[in-house]
Amino acid sequence: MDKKLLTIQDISCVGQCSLTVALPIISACGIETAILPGAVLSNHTAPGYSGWTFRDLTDEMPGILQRWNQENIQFDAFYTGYVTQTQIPHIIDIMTQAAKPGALKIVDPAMADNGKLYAGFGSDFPAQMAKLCNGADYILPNLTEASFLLGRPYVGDNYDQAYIEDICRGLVQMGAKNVVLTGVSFDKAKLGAAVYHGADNKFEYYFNEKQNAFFHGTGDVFASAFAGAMMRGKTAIEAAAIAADFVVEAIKRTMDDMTDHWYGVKFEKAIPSLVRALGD
Ligand code: PXL
Repeated sequence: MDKKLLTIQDISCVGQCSLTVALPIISACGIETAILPGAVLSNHTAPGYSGWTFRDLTDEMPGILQRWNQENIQFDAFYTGYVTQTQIPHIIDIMTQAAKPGALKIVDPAMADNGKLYAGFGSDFPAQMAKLCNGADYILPNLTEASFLLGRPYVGDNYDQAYIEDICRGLVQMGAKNVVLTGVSFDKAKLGAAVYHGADNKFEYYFNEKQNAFFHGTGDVFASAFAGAMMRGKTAIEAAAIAADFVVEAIKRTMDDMTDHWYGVKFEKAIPSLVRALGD
């Protein structure tokens, strides 16, 4: 039977992040993707826009779960992204009650970047996000998010391999089974991800040539491609490599023409390369 994934995150109507990237990317991977929007925003909250509207849909969550329970609707996998504090208990219920046995849980603790929490989140949020990470099969933090989850200072670029491995071990001690830490660099010219297999205490790394540009939404593009590739039966390091290559291709295609395009990456143009990387 073909596998079905549920992704839970906001709809930012414009800005190329969250559900407007997750749904097309995971679908392009050939995976049926159900969505649960936690909120509708006019646009993302990252720097560049001067404000945003926010319609919270949390109150819909218990009723939706009740309906799904009545219809016996269950998923093979879950992938959560940008969510709010009040949604977390509902999401935990959904990932428990609407799960097929052994369902895969991928949590991207989307809440921070470049040393700072996103505009909508207070300092008490990371402790709530840690609850969602507890028990997840894979968590996909960047270094800022990992630091907030662990309550450690963000060290910027000042770290070595031992530090990265210590962070990953700390996240597994907090309850995540495996960690894919993004934005890791031990060499100025390279950027990539660390995959830590908690049960085996084993690290794997994948690096690309570093792109000299920063774009919003690349974490969501990475997490979506990772989730899609995992559903296609790839190993975690294969999925991380496919996702990293996809992000690099999307960044390159974005830089081809930056006219009126600062808010995200042109992942659409990189979809053929993602489909090729996944193979038949
Ligand atoms: O890309 C993560 C993200 C998702 N959703 C919203 C955001 C952001 C990042 O800022 O603002 C609403």
